[in-house]
Amino acid sequence: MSEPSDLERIKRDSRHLRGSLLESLADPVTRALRADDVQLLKFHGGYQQDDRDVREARRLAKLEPDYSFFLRLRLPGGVMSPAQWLAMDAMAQRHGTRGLRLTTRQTIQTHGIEKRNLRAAAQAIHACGLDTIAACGDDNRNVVAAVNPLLSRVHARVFEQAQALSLHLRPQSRAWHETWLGEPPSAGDEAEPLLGDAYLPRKFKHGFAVPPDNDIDVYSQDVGFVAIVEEGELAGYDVLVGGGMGASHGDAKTYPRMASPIGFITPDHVTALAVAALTTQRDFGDRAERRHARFKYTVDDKGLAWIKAEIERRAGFTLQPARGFEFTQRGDRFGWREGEDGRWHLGLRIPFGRVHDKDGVTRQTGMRAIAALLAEHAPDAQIRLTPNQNAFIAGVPANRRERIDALAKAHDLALHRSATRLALNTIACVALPTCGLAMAESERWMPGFLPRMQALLDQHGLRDEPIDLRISGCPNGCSRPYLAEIALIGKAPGRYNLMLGGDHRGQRMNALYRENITEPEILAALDELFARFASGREDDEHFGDFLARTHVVAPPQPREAAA
Ligand code: SRM
Ligand code: SF4
Repeated sequence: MSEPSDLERIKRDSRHLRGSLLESLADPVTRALRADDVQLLKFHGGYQQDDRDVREARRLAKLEPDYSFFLRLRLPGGVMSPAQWLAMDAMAQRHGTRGLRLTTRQTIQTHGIEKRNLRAAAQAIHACGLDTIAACGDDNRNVVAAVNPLLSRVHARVFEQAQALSLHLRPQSRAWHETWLGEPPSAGDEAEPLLGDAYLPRKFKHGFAVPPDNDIDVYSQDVGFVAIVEEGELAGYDVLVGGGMGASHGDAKTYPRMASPIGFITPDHVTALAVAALTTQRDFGDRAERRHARFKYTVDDKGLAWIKAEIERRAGFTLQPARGFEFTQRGDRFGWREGEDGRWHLGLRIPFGRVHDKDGVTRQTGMRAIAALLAEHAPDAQIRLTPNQNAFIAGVPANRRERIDALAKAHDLALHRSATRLALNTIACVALPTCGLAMAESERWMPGFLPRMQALLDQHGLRDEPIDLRISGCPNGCSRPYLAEIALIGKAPGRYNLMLGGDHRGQRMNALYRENITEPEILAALDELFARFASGREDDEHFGDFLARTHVVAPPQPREAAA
């Protein structure tokens, strides 16, 4: 049997995630943490990074890399109060350098925090009732849930279950409170009955969808729950297991995988099911080879039928046959919608999740003004983040709509009124300059690239075609690109793999069309395909479906359709 990876040693020896973090933070000689603590920090929701734009210059000048950190919130279902938004905004202004970054898992990252400010930043987060526990690391990550719990009773119930699950699966260690808040040290021997002393082999992700919206991309989750609604009530969930996006270029043993259905459960079985799946992965996941350590590989190595039986054995019940569901869309619904209780919800497009005042764009100021208005006049309203990097202003009384509209218009937050579908739907991961794994630009490339791609759509009479485009700066797939109709995966600076043929509801993966190509080559390839699509499409046919039907690409079949 292979030796456990070095990270297994670090976790096991860490005294439940404490390591020497306190010493690392107190060391004035460097702006970095000790190597083992860099890994442990992830379990606390933080990442050490360095500014890659200046990395080479600093190396030549024999300077330490320009280290800083991001902190990521644990925010199940993406729900915050207006007061919490204001607190996070103030924290980001004080300690961060790039505003607030809404992520593809419904939460917020603040980049650019210096080591000496990390504790103050974490304390500001805690003071407003939030935390960053297990937002990164080998544990249960932010639980995502269908976007708006104020829309209907079913949405509210599903959100409550997501929130409860997040709490249930959180590490028990008090290391976070000791490290960041200065709580007196406990004996450090508390048990981790669910996660285990070495925590999980790798990150683990749960998500809850409410059809007809697949806004959480349920097929990309390690464990997905799809709400089954009967006569207006939540009957239970179809359960899917083994989804995941990450892959490595040139390593066929790694691959993106769509989650497979294993059956139906009633709402009271959610926690038991999740615990059974998570502990199955805890006990059978690969602890030697981290590239092979996600649940999707355990599912494929053991077989779906084995995994289902093991989950049933641990949970103590048998899953019922899957009930089936239908998704019709997965992008966010922008603009105003009225909820069942007569309150209003405004979906706002936040390009690539970046809420930052920069280059004359004042979205951070605008969101602050909206949050301040709500905090004063409608404190029960919510800011809700979406897995597509956007934000909803939820639960607004009708008499506040006009003022919010005015603020949105004044601060570049009313894009849904003018932008094309391409500009509204595109997702790009963070990539350079902060991401240590980026091979190519992503977020920063989009403001230039999107208008050039839009011009092609315009030329072919496809101006407002709802095509979804996702860009990732490397094959890890943080924008969930393998489920997009068009995806660009970074290969090297200025070079991308062009993947095509996913479907618009996130139910079919795409396939490689051209490898390692430049922007002019990408645009030339798309130009030709848009021309074929414009002349050869069937009524209401989506671009990805057209490419699959006409065999431009052959999207992969799901690995195992059902247990
Ligand atoms: Fe991710 C690693 C950013 C969602 C798959 N991801 C990273 C790191 C932390 C880079 C690193 O390890 O050094 C990136 C930090 C960049 C930066 O500077 O901020 C990073 N991931 C992000 C975010 C911020 C992208 C965004 O633009 O919003 C998303 C934060 C989510 C959150 O709030 O929790 C983000 N990452 C995802 C998703 C999408 C999802 O979860 O719905 C995926 C694909 C789904 C999956 O997990 O399979 C994803 N990230 C990865 C992977 C590949 C894991 C694998 O199975 O191989 C890595 C690399 C790793 O873990 O080794 C990674
Ligand atoms: Fe970084 Fe790659 Fe994730 Fe983009 S996809 S944020 S480049 S790890």
